[in-house]
Amino acid sequence: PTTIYRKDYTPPAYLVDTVELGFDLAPASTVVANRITLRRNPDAAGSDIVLHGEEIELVQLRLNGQLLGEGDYELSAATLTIRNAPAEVVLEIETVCAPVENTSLSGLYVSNGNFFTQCEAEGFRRITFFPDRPDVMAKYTVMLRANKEQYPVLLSNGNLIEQGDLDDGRHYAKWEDPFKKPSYLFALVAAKLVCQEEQFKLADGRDVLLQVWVEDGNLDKTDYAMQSLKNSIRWDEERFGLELDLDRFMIVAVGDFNMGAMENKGLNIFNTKFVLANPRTATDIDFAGIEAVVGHEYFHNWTGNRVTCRDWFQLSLKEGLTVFRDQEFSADMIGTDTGRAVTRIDQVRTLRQAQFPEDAGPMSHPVRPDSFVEINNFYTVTVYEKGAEVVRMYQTLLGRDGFRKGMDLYFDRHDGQAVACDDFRAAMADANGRDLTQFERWYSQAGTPVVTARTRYDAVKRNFDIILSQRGKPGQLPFHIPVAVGLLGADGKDLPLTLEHGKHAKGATTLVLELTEQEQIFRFREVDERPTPSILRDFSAPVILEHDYTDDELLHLFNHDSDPVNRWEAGQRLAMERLLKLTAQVAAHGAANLKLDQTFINAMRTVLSDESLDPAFRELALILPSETIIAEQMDVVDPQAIHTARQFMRHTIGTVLKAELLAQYHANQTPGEYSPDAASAGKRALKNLCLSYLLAAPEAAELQLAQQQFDNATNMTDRSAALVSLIHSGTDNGPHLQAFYDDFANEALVVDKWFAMQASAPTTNVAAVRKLMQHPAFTLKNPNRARSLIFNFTNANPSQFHAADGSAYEFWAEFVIKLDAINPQVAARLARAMDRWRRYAPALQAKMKQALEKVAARQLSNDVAEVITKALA
Ligand code: DPP
Ligand code: ZN
Repeated sequence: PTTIYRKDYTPPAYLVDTVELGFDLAPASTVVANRITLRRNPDAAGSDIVLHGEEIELVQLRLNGQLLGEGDYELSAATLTIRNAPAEVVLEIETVCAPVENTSLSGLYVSNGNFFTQCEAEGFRRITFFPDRPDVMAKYTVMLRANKEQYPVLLSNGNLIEQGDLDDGRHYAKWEDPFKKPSYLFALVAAKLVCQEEQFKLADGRDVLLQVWVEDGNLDKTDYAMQSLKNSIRWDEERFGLELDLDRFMIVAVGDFNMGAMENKGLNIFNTKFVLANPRTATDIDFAGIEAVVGHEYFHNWTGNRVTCRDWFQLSLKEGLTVFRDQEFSADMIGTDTGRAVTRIDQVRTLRQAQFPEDAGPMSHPVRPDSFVEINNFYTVTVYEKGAEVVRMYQTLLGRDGFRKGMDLYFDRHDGQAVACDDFRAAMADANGRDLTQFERWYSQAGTPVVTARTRYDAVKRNFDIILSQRGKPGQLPFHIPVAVGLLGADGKDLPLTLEHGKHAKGATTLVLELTEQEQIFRFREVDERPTPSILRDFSAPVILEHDYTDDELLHLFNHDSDPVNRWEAGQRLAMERLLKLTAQVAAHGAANLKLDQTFINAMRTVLSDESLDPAFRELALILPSETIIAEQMDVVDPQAIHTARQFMRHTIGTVLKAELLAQYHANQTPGEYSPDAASAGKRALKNLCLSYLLAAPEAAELQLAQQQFDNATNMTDRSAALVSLIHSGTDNGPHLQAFYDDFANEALVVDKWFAMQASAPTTNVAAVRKLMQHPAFTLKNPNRARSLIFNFTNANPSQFHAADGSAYEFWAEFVIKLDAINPQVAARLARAMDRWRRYAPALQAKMKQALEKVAARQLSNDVAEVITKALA
């Protein structure tokens, strides 16, 4: 496998103006006729035309009308090169591919008898020969021909301009996309589908047609996706002044899909998981996921499609920005300050659960990577979620209005172009007259910076100093870090702030300090009492904050901080301290004689029962840091000890706070018709968290409560929560699992949940997972199903995955290899379950290494090879 470097970027020798594609669709053999007009790029050197092509058979090739023979071009496994081509060229390329054989789900493939495409990042080259790189933008016309009875619906990008019948029971549809686009945004669908559709009026008065396409039988699950689409369109008009630029916008759901969804111009193709929902089959989390992903893909229409990436190293240009936009959309849809904070806390949890570990492991890379072997491996939490944090920091530094000015300038300058992360930064800087040179380091330096805070109070001078210092990886230069700070008085209220040498509004209670040097002192004046500092409010930068808080200070913040994110954070610190101590104790002396202090329990009791607090916030405040997050704090990870310690804490909370948990369980019922709105979802989340604590140490009454909830639930949130609590508590669950399966055997997304909740149960060992694989509903070929069982075991069940005998590592190796033969992208994701192997105790490490080497010894895809090689390096 070859490594590709960002520094090697050169512009393409030829640009493409128009693309005319003709498809004769048949599962075993699809003929693709491709007519492209090219001309030499005035901004590049050379006269060689380089086309990419993989897994397609060349039938014939014409250049300016002339049939080319084998001596006229060079064909390798990945490219077709025509040397010394004229300045203006028309190429007519005929190829054949076999969609039904395509199990990688990249390019043109068949899912449940229907045709779909997935072209990002490099799937278009599996459809036809083309300069398949995002800086080649062209106008596309697409003719689709297929059997009318089997494939009544023929869709592609843009506008439908012609359709009709052909002989032999076939029909055709011709589509034209009025906008230039890179090849990764091409899409087609030929399928038997039905749609929910409606006309929608844009802010400028234009009517557009919105459609959500699904398989017959699923029209009872499209309302929320449609509503989310309408909300997204409105929101982008209002928040960013961005309007839909097409006459029609289509969402199509497909059951076999590698990613969550894809923003193809005018024809978004979605994993069914992010479209289909009704109260019976989908949970509150599923509904929220649909809103976020529908928004995300819709927002790409401007941030991604109208302005796209120059090369794939710039992926975060569109993904970080679009994740930030979908985060803001979801927060605005809730509309309250605590609602916004709750979404922010969720984002922090995701960063700590997945991004910080990635950034500390073998796949660590900057938000804008410098090199890759396989670009599909770089659709990561770093590029997406940390990338979104980087975009958020612009808004934190420039303010909402300043950020909007930067966005406006970005579109003024770059609409219709393929650009780089630096262009976005330049627009933000220029629109606001700010120097953001140093800010570039967020794009070029990998790893999570550590910010250390020290404080000192001078009662005589009434000065309070916060001394902030930062450290990155060895050799890195200081980052430009916005650190939002507030000071709490003894009464728990925010003190009005006066920053020496700072310009800020009088009476402000939160200020954004800009840490740009290795160490800086920030002095607050006129501080009448020693305050408790609340540092990194709203998680204002993706860093690890170190500060020697005392328990009393943390309790003060946990009880009073006006910033809900730091209020939650104080609780997490209190819990983490105890979890680490208990873990050490278990590792040294076993599980006997563990104790949880009254102070902590009282803090939990207070927040649980404080009905002035939003239930959604209380739920988050009561969740202990996950086993993965605890592991990240330890130099040598002992998964069993972590699990035992955390279970002990859950057990203790469940027992000691039983009365309060029961009271809140009953107080947060949501009778009446189900609604996925944030307030109702928050109540259900708190109620179901109470249930899971009550079942951490269940007696007959609690078991009965869960069983009742399971039997009487009127929605999937409550039903699945009851079942998860039952099976994760290790109590007999055979009949409930069976009843659940029988009810939903025909709902693929619910069957995924059924596998997932078993795979992540701490009682499920590798033998049980292997047994589940024998279930008739299990298949490796469907990514959602494979992920539901295998990934939930390897990534969400650490105490079993890290069983001392190493049997689960052998299982991992076996299925990385098996999946790689079917779908390298999915296999490479599974391969990453071993990222952190060097941090485990020596006995486990040795077994993990063996498993890695077993995989490494095989003939592997580039995708898996890159992950394994980096892990072992
Ligand atoms: N479909 C993926 C996303 O929207 C890649 N663009 O993030
Ligand atoms: Zn995206």
